Amino acid sequence: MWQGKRIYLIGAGKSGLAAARWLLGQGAQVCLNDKKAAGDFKEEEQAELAALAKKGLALELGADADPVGWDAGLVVSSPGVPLDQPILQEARRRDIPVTNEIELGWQISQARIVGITGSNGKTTTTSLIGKIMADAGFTPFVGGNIGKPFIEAAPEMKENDWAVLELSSFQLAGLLSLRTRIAIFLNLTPDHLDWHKTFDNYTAAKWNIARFQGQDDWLILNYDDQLLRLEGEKRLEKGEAYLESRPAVGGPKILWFSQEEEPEAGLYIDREDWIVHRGGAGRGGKDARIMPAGIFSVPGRHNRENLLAALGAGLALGISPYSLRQSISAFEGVEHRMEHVGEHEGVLYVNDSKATNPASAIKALDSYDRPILLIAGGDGKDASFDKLAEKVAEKAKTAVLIGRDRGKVEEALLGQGFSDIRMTDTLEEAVAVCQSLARPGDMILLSPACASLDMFSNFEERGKVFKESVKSLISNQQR
Ligand code: UMA
Ligand code: ADP
Repeated sequence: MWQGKRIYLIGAGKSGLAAARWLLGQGAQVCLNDKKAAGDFKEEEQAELAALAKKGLALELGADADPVGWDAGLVVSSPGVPLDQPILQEARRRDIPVTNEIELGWQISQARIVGITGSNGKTTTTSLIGKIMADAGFTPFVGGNIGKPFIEAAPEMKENDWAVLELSSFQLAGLLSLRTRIAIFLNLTPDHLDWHKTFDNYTAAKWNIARFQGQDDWLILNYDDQLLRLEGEKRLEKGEAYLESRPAVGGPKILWFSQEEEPEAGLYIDREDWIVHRGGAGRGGKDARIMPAGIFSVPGRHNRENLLAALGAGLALGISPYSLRQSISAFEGVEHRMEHVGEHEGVLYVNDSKATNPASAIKALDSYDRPILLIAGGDGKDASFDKLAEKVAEKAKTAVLIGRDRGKVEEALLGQGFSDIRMTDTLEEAVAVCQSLARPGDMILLSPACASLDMFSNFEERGKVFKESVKSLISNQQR
């Protein structure tokens, strides 16, 4: 199928390299383009590029993409590559399909896919679903935006295998036919506006998660998110979706989840803090208590959204409440998401480096009832910091700002009358400043509301630097 096919890959990151490796193995003619010059790649990446070039990979590095000039029959772009650039529009005009590595994985494998999206909570929910499935005896591949390219596993997967994929708006924007058996849409707030340009574009890309679903598929939606509820209800009205409690009418079956209300069909939390399943087939519409919500130990009300969504997937897969309970009580959360680093002299240190947009930092601030010294700032991705500033004014005592867009965050904070602001050039200094100001009972929270790329190679590195600074400051004090 791929022998001799001319395929142009844009972006020599993880997913581009994985796609190149596989396509070359299939006998395709492959060109890999990256705007980055050869010398700017890390040493191990350069070695990998050289090894692939020996196997026949054509390289166009340090240059703008030109799939048309290379006479490509298919373009596979990396998630971060803007899809509206003129050369890709021209490719589409010439009927050259433009897609990405996730779609490629789907076309190769036709695996059964659980897709997870949302502005926040994707990784936590994806990890939890992976655990729930593994504990119940499935052997799913867990990957996608979480850090493992789907294409690495897809060639070995068959129609009955399951892939649990975290899907970013970038990845969803490039889909051409991928069908999710179970789609989860957690929440929708502005993010990545530097790439999508408008919130409408971002929203449309996100809904691609359900675009190719059929009547046997599940669409798990957050009833408490007004935008998702509205769109879900619109689809129900138009007969493009139906509820577990009603007869099928085409389109996917919606399973709502809510922490605030009791939807007609789906999961909710009752007054005694039990998770209840309503409207499931086979019980005559009776409510069934699944488990006490309190057995889930990951902090923050927002994490209960992730819990409910993951339970929805578990129920859709037919996993027993007993097995679900075992998995939920053993889940400890994911590194860099409200991760408790330690407590020293009454001060709690929390690493929430993955808060790369204002909405997630707001949730972190909301999750604690103690005075907060917040470390924020970085690459702001054109976001507005006004709502964050309101929350900082309500919950924080001091904000220490770092990174390229710290001035924008400062402006928003001052606009809310919040003035206990410090600026530092490095994260290490920010931790030291916070530590010098903290009193017993306070907490120091890294929840930057921004991407890390202006100062670090990724949010993981930012989180590691935070944890190392905390540990070294504490051990210096103990000497
Ligand atoms: N590039 C170009 N031209 C462009 C844009 C980029 O040549 O116009 C090049 C860059 O120079 C770089 C390469 O493309 O060398 C791609 O690097 P990348 O980091 O964008 O892509 P990958 O390494 O393939 O990683 C991607 C996801 N990255 C992005 O979406 C930006 C990873 O998500 C994902 O884990 C990986 O695929 C496997 O699926 C990361 C991410 O930051 C974690 N995601 C965003 C988020 O979670 O907020 C969406
Ligand atoms: P994503 O993969 O969508 O970025 P993560 O699970 O990695 O999501 O969490 C990213 C950030 O968002 C963390 O700061 C985390 O505490 C916060 N977060 C997690 N779940 C939610 C949610 N449901 N709503 C809002 N923020 C959340």
